[in-house]
Amino acid sequence: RQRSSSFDFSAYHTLDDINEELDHLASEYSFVEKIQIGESYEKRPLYVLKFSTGGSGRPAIWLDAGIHSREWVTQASALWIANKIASDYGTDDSITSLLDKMDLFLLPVANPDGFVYTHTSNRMWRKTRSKIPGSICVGVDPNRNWDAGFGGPGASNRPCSDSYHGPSANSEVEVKSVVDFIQNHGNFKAFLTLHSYSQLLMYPYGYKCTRPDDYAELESLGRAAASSIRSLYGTTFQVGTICKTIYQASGGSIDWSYDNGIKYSFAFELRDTGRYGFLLPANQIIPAAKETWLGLKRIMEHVRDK
Ligand code: ING
Ligand code: ZN
Repeated sequence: RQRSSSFDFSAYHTLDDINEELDHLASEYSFVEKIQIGESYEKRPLYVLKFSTGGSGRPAIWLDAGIHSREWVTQASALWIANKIASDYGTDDSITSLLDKMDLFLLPVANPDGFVYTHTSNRMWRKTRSKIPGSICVGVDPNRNWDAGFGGPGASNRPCSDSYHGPSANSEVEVKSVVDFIQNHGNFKAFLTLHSYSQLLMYPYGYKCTRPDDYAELESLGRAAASSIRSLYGTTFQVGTICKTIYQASGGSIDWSYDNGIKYSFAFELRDTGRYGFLLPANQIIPAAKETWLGLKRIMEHVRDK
């Protein structure tokens, strides 16, 4: 299908422009709906695109981006991927069969307060923008705030740290809103999250360095997804557990989802490997989104066919 107005997927955008594009996608496609799952600390709406072609209580896939606000290629890729899924339904067999069986929920800006702050004040801001009682420092690392090994190794108890875990698990409303949404839904089969940078595809655990029960299946699916990614431009993604691949990190989202019964829990670290890091040039957004989509699709097909 042709678009009636033009959002430039090859550029970085403000939160307002992104939210406008979510409305546009929802108005353009009958099977796409914009829903609000909560609001941020600074009272910005948390918007999710729901892709559903019918049925009730279908099994579902979760995908979020931008939980760390400075990882701009992730929010941008999420928008490209949303448009790809919407426009390919009905023509691409893989997407069509996926959405004929499962619903997909996509949260493109999981940390909107931080994202606005990266546009207005500090491009390298990672955390939320919540006020910490008794500290002059602001914000909690929202990927140390989930109720999975909370407060353990690889998280900081110092509010000024970029990996500060926060006063308690789910203290950040951005995290709690996703937790409540997923638990109320009750039928998520996959939990996928986009970070940058390092070109990694990781599965649990991060709060401990032992292998998950589903190690063999997750490792082989991860390798298959990495080879789909590589097939497009030769970009290599390392595959493994969080602890082994990057570092021990407690309170992360995919450890929470996995320990709460969502077997297919993966975290992607998109381009690059450090040349530009978080400041990935805009001309790499579409290539990064395209290759990442191939990896995501490989995982989604496996979940669909299980
Ligand atoms: N990396 C992730 C971080 O939160 C990660 C790595 C992923 C840790 C999943 C735990 C769970 O540190 C970046 N770049 O944010
Ligand atoms: Zn991150």
